[in-house]
Amino acid sequence: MPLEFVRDDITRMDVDAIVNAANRSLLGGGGVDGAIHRAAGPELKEECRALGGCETGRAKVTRGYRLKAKYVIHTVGPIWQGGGCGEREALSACYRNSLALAQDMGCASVAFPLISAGAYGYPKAEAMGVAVDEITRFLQTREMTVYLVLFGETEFLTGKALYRDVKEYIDRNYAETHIKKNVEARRSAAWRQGEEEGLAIDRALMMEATPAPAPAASKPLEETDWEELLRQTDEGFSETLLRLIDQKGIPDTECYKRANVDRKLFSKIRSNPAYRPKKQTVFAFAVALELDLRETRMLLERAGFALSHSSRFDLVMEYCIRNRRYDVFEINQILFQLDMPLLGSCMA
Ligand code: AR6
Repeated sequence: MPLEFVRDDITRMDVDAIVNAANRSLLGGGGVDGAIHRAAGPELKEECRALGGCETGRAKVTRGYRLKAKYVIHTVGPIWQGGGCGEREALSACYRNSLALAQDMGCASVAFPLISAGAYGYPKAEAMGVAVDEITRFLQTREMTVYLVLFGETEFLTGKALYRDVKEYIDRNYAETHIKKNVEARRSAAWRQGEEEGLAIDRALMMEATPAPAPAASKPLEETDWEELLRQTDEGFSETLLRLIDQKGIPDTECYKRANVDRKLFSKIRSNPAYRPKKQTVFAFAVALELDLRETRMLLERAGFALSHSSRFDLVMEYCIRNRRYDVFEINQILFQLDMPLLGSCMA
């Protein structure tokens, strides 16, 4: 997928370039800088010495030596001083300049650590926000795979309202599903005890578990289209998706970028009517097309999936779609924090 969050040691990444959160001397230090120098070997320091240091916000490139990565892009993040000293702009510049350098070097893949979020003290959630903003802006007009490598970063979103709301939604609905399952289990047990007795208990349980009938909803505008779509039972995921893209009037490029899906995979989906997507890919397109819950269920159905309250992943997606949170990268931060699969996809 074009932007992917991974939990790993950046020195192990098999990419064209890794980015180093260096200091102005470029001669090595602690944290990720130290780890990269140790893994690359002493030749890296030799080459760095010849570079003559680097200004905050700028980036310089060296070879990767013993690393899997061909290049190391060294950038110097700002030291956090409370946020009022241009830290955000300097951090944004680190990502912009590193990505521009990666592009100049012809890199197809690049991995970033969370620059400034360690010894330099930038608050992690904000540092992550800057990273995601700059990388996604860059990817809007370029094709590259960018990894944001989060090393030992746990609970970096706890302060965010959306994260707390999603967690609360999961807790409430996941629990409710299990209560309902319990009722079902008790009902079957009652039936096994004896039909008469079972019937009585069953009636009581039904009263307990049956939700009040929903008031007749007014027909949403797009309902007719969907019913028509469902009638065409042989239409698969790919055809349905393409039809939806046309209906919504979103250009293809914008659609796959908003879905965090790479161009190659999108072309494959386009050309293969029998394409079987992963559930995350279906959700990614649901988000890109800003589908409502009903439309999302239909699209999932086309790919052979259902939206279930027994799945915590589905509950996250249900919450985001219900509340019209259609930013795939914002959703992915939450999914990542919850150790769930991320939205989007690319050709393997
Ligand atoms: N892989 C991925 N991420 C890592 C790794 C790793 N192996 N090790 C640490 N991190 P920091 P800064 C994460 O302190 O804040 C150095 O001494 C870490 O958890 O490495 O920009 C330089 O020489 C954190 O989220 O860099 C400078 O003097 C992120 O990388 C100074 O630190 C950045 O933490 C730069 O400070």
